[in-house]
Amino acid sequence: MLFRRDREQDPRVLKDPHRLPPGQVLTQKWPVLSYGSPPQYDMTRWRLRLYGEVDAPATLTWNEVRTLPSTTVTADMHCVTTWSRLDNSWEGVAFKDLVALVNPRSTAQYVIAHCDADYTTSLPVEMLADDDVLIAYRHDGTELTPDHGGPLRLVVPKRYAWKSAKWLEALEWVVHDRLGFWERNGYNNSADPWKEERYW
Ligand SMILES: Nc1nc2c(c(=O)[nH]1)N[C@H]1C(S)=C(S)[C@@H](COP(=O)(O)O)O[C@H]1N2
Ligand SMILES: [Mo]
Repeated sequence: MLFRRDREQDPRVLKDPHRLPPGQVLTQKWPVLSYGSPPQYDMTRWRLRLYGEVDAPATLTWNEVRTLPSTTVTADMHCVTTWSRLDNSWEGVAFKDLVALVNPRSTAQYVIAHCDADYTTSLPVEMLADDDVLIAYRHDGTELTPDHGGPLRLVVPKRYAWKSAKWLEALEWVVHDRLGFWERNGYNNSADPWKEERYW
């Protein structure tokens, strides 16, 4: 069985069998998984909007995003369709730094990520407070390609990858959660790979 051999052969999983969540298979390649095709942006007009239940809403140009202090996170990626890719190096802006910038109100409980073509996903603010959450513009040392969410995507390593929204255009802090694109279409809203929270 290829599946078992894969698990057993990779030294990272050999060392730590729990590294791979239940039901996942390792891939060395990086599959593209998108609903629809990548947008073509004019980067002089591109903006990242940070708004909602925050004291200091902001609209950032591409230059401003790239001028914010950058951070690099090495993290695994788990797609609900069962592939996992280990040790992705993501470079971008730590989510914590965005929080410091806009100062969310205590009433804000969730963040809605708004993307091209009305793709959205949402996460509780506590989950986004993790050190490994960022908005990323580079992957494994090169600029994020359009297929993989370039120019900018959200990265939330501890959740199934549909929460890592590609072509990010806005982050909205809200009081009440609103189900995202996949979450309305059968995916679990919590999306914890270790608990196999795949569908509802
Ligand atoms: N905007 C947007 N973001 C998205 C998706 C999408 O269809 N649209 N697909 C999600 C899913 S299901 C996965 S597995 C990952 C895949 O990222 P990749 O194509 O870079 O591997 O992106 C997620 N982010
Ligand atoms: Mo996915």
